[in-house]
Amino acid sequence: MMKVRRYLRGSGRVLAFVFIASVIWLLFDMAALRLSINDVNSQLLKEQVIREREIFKQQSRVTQLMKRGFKHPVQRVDLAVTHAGKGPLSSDNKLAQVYRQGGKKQDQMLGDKKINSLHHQGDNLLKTDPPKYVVSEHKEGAAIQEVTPKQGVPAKKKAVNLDQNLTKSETSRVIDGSNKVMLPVVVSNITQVPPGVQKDKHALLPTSKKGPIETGDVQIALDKTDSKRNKKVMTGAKVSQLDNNSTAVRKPGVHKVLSLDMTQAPRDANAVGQFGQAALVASNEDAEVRKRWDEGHFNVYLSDQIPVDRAIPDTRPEMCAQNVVHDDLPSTSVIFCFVDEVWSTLLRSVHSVLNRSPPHLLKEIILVDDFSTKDNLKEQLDAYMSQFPKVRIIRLKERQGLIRARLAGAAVAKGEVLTFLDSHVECNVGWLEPLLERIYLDRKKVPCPVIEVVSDKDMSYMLVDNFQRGIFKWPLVFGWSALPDEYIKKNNMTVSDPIRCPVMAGGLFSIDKKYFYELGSYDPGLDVWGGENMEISFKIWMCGGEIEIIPCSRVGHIFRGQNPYKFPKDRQKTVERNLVRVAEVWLDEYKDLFYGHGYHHLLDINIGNLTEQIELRKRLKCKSFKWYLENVYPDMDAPLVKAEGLVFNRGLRKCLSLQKGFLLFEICDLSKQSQHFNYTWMRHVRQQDLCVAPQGKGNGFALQLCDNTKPELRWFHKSSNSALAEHLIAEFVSHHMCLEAGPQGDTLRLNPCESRNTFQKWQFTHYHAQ
Ligand code: LR7
Ligand code: MN
Repeated sequence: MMKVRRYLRGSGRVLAFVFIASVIWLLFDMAALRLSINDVNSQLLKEQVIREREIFKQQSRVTQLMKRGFKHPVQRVDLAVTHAGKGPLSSDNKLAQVYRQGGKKQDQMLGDKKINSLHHQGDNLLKTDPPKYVVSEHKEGAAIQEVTPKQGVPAKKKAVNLDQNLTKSETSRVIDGSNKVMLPVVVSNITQVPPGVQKDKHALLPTSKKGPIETGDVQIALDKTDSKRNKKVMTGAKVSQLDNNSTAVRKPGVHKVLSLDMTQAPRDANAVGQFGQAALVASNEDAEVRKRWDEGHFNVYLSDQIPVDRAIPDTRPEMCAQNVVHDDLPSTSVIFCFVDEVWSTLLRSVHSVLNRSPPHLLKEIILVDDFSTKDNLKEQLDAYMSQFPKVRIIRLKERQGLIRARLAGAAVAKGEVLTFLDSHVECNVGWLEPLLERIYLDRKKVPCPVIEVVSDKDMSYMLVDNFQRGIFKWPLVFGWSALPDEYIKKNNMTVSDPIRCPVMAGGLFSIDKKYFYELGSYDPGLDVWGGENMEISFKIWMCGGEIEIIPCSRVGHIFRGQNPYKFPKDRQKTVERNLVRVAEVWLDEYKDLFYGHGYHHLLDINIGNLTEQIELRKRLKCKSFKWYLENVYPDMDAPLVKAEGLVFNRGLRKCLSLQKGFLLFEICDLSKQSQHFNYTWMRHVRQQDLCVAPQGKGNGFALQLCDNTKPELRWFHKSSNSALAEHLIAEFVSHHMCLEAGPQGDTLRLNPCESRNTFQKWQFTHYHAQ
């Protein structure tokens, strides 16, 4: 006893303390690892966590060496092409028609037609090199080496451009991402591929030889004492400044983002499409590709040959792997809705979540089958998913559309956060924690991953440009646009900082479950597909939340030219009706711009009851759309009228005036309110509530109370660029009739349009839009 006491005196006491502390730490550690043992992947994850620790020190040195710029955290190597099938490849391969067409980088807002025509372009075969796999290996102090796996011979540094049909200028546009063309189309399209797809910047993951290159100081969800929710310790982005091996990352309550990836050691490194590489199909399988294309409107034939758990390149900006996140992040339910999804892509989506999400944060995966008709999505899917305890399948009894299908998933979700994903995605390394971290910091933040591109043709995983955000153009068409350079500079932004996003793409985001319901979830009156991204975006911003794109979270998505499933009703009508519901509830006076951009015909369609939605907006005390435009999307051009001011008649050289209910001409005088008119998005020539309207058969004019639904009150008018520029053309008569001033200035009449007749030419003082 005395001995023990003596031993515990002086330095011995310190030693004993250290020993006990280590034992406790070890116990906690083991408990942490046990937490994940329930999961199917837990064994592997456990090994990986241990391996990550082992290489932690080495990692910090490796990253020092890898000063590779912002675009890519993994050393860039040439695009390698894997070949599916065994047939020979020939340079005149016709397959390109279907899946290897060029011109990928088109206008960011494409109409269906444009996209369809792209699918039939291009016939060149592009690559005749023998199959090869390029792996990269990071050697301390050495340059990056590229080898083929068999011979270990360095691979040639030769960029392979699959988009042979690109013209030179198009190619550079793809690369520098400077394409800002925005073509508003009448119906919002489904496949707005983000700009700057950087196929030639494709990179590979290190292979299993080296194990994972990123690591985290793993302290899974144990130390909760120091990380209070309301204590905003640090933002994901700024923490990246922390020194690699400083003790700062050991700050209790936070850990480095876990770079868990069960595909780092793929079972078959030579498999088709492995590491997210482009894969070619032999020419003799061309017909097969074509045959199966329509099953998903992408290369289904090829997808079926690619492992459902393939590895993809870690495309995060370099600094992302160094960010720290809180230990006690909320858990999430991942919800995939699908209707007749292709088997291999659905499975790949699910595997990517299972393989790259920290198990303790993944509460469950909910698959909502929106009344699919494909047989293999029934018992076969049940059987397959039964091996994963976290996966639940819900089957809807009738087709609801993706909006109500998501609601059905959300209704049964047990996680604190809902994460919605399309059912043809691949979640990348470290995708989940950065999303949850944002919600942790502020439950009203709605984070979206960067949506990268999985090629619909060769299934390669492609990078997109930095600093992209989701926006809309009139009439509520979704698109991508780069943050202005000045904005980036002014805010001192790095490539990994969250980006404020006026409109989300729709399919991929996380949201605090309670907050989702506080916001009234989605308008359940939205049908099948389309417009719900606008609705939720306006709702979030106007009712106190924020939408962000998180560059450290990246998910690949197959952008398809067409919906591969049937719409219960006409597709265009469905989307239009959804958009009208959104416009009527959220746009206030700006809804005129929506209708005014080619949607006049939607003014009197049946859109169902909106009372609840309007009530909800009042109850939540949401801000106005004007506020949204000014504060969230200030670069949006949204003039409330197309033209305004005096209405000058060129022939008469006088201005229109409204006095005591009569129209007459006067000497132009800007100070007279009676001479001020608006030319509105409804195409009205209007003063307050009164609209200029031709009467009867063309003789005489009356003023009528404006009514948006009456076509007889509408006038076509352009200030330039048309044969009948400056004319006011009556819209309700089939042949061109124009508003004409009588030469004495005492009459107004409708006469057949004459392009040179100056008495038919009218000019407003200010034009805001054409
Ligand atoms: O009736 C349906 N029932 C469904 O369950 C229709 C669709 N779905 C499923 C479908 O199987 C898929 O998993 O819903 C998901 C989305 O449908 P897609 O993939 O046909 O949509 P999309 O990717 O073409 O369209 C984008 O816009 C949609 C508008 O309603 C949704 O918001 C999609 O989620 C959205 N996708 C994305 O945001 C991914 C990036 C695209 C961009 C830009
Ligand atoms: Mn999709």
